[in-house]
Amino acid sequence: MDTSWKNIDYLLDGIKDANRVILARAITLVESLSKDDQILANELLNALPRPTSISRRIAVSGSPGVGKSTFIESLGMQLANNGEKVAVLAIDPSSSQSKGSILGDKTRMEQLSRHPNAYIRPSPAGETLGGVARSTYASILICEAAGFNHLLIETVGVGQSEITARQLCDFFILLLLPGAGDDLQGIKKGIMESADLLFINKADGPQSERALDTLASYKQALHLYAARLDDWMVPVLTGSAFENKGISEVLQNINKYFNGHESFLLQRRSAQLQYWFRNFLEERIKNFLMGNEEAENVLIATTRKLESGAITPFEASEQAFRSLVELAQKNA
Ligand SMILES: Nc1nc2c(ncn2[C@@H]2O[C@H](COP(=O)(O)OP(=O)(O)OP(=O)(O)O)[C@@H](O)[C@H]2O)c(=O)[nH]1
Ligand SMILES: [Mg+2]
Repeated sequence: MDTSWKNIDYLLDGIKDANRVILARAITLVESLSKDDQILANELLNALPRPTSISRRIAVSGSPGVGKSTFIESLGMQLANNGEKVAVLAIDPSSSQSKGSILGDKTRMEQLSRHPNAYIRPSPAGETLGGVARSTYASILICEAAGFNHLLIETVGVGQSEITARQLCDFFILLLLPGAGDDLQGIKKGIMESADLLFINKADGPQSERALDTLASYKQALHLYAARLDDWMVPVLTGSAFENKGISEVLQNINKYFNGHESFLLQRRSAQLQYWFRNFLEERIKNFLMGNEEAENVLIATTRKLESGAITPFEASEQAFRSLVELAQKNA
């Protein structure tokens, strides 16, 4: 296998030129689970040039089939036609179940993928969510270093992946379907609360009218939540990603949000840095414990003592912790 491309200078030069082939290789590197690759990946991420302006990281979430990919293509085309540089990434922890990637066969974003201002990265399949989050974050940094100033992140709005998306973006869009407003479509309160904009998609053909009812119920539901920003009422819009209806309004709202809340956005980014630092550290500690034979032996020996009745679980956890710290110091 040709590994000559695993070279920092080569990758950095390619990223600075926004060379699509080299971008893809750099992202492959940060997605790799191999230890050597990860060392090189960290080196690369550290050496990336800092972007000259602050990008816009926008997540698009919603149930499977709600139209996330279609919406991203429509929004992405408007941005790209306006001269913005658009990169599309995905957080897709379910890809191993659905045997395909979120940006896979169903919607290829054909138009956007051909646009010279756009870059679309298919999501890595079959990784753990932790791995996907880590590599998506790294991919964001790589794309920003390559000059992409709009990062559109597709994510299925379930459980942990939604929290991950929240921690990776500045602006969170939740897509909904017309007609199911009464029971709020089983959308958890948490997701509604964390959305910066709601878009009721597929408001076309016979669904148009129902979408208006849905709009009213969501607007009402949102009143129950406290606003996170004093001057940001979460907009509820309807439209059709398929027919490019309502997408300009979404864009207007995005502009309004980003142009009015600079210090809030910087605070949010700073909190995210801390979140990811702690998250990666926890992961590192867990991997050390799981993948290390000596650490495993410490746990086995302590378990024996515990089983023999020599110590209580309280004392066992304390003893094991001390031994693990010693081990970590030895191996550091
Ligand atoms: N009528 C109508 N159909 C739409 C609209 N947006 C998307 N669709 C259709 O809905 C289906 C799913 O669209 P996708 O964009 O793949 O949805 P998704 O949310 O990305 O789906 P997953 O990635 O599988 O979760 C496709 O057949 C689209 O053509 C819309 O605004 N109106
Ligand atoms: Mg999709």
